[in-house]
Amino acid sequence: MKLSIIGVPLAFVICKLLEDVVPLFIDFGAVGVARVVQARVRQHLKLSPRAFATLDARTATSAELARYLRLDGCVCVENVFDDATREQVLAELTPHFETETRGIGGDEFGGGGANQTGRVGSIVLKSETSHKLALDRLVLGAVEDVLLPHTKKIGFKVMETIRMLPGGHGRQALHQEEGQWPIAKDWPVGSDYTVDVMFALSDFTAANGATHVIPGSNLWSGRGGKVDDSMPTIRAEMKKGSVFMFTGSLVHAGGSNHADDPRIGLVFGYQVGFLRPEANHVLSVQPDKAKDLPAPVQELLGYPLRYTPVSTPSKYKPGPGALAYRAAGAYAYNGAPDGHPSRLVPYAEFEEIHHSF
Ligand SMILES: O=C(O)CCC(=O)C(=O)O
Repeated sequence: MKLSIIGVPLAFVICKLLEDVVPLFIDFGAVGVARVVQARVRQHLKLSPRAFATLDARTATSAELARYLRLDGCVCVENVFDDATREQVLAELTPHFETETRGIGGDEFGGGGANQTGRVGSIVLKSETSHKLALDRLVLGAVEDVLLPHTKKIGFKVMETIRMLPGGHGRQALHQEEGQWPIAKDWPVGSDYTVDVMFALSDFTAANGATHVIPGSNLWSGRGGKVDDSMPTIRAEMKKGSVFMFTGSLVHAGGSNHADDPRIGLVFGYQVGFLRPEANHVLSVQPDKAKDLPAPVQELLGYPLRYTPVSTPSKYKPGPGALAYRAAGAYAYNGAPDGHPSRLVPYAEFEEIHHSF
């Protein structure tokens, strides 16, 4: 009897740990097992997090970045984009900062309260130069490496600027991006269904609000639950032109700006195609505008029949008429030509109706 009182919960704990450890053992051997054990010791003893890796885009490979994403939940990459690109993106977006959304939800989380954060969405429509960032081969290759094992299509999760202005004194609550979907708690440890990429349009410093992060928290137990907001963090400081990539399981929080300079980040988040995206991109970038965007951007917005990895351009071959088909689907959504608003018009039929599309 006594044996079963101790034995049953112990067996449960061991099975759960094995379930979490085996996939990492298969992919990374003893390193994978050690990382899960370390992460959980740090979690339960509330120890300071391990440091994250910083790589140089001129020498790093997508596979290397993906390895860090899976083991640490994050990685910083320097020299991803040059000053000319950064200035061009800023020049295209600056007029939109005047009407940016402040304080979604009115609290520190959304940038209201004392947090002083503004956001601008529909980025691919507002900045042509941003397409280069969204489709960066090194970065997107790593995103694909993490996400494509789980899905045939990936898409944008979110695309927005996060401009943190001086004068803030409230930090966001610690959270995991994947916590937005209820599947988080059942998703295997060491793999992810979202990856966010913060492109630094300005320097990110601890003083101006660099993101609070807990490398290794992607391997914690209790994924998708409420995160203890008192856990120790480190800051994702980086130079302009760098990116900070993090998986949906990484515990993090936007900081607050008590310096004199604004912290300006551009986030492209990516997710598996079968989940409803965090933002509704086919509403914010409607078909009449989407049709003029590059095909891979259309695909990431959610117009695709399928997704072809864009990190390998030689393999990127959208079929003839793919754009028209995508537009057909979207057109039907807004009101089909035959008056059935919710019917998806097959390609052939659509071509017959709209030869000149
Ligand atoms: O701005 C940041 O550093 C992080 C923002 C964030 O995590 C969020 O808004 O969900």
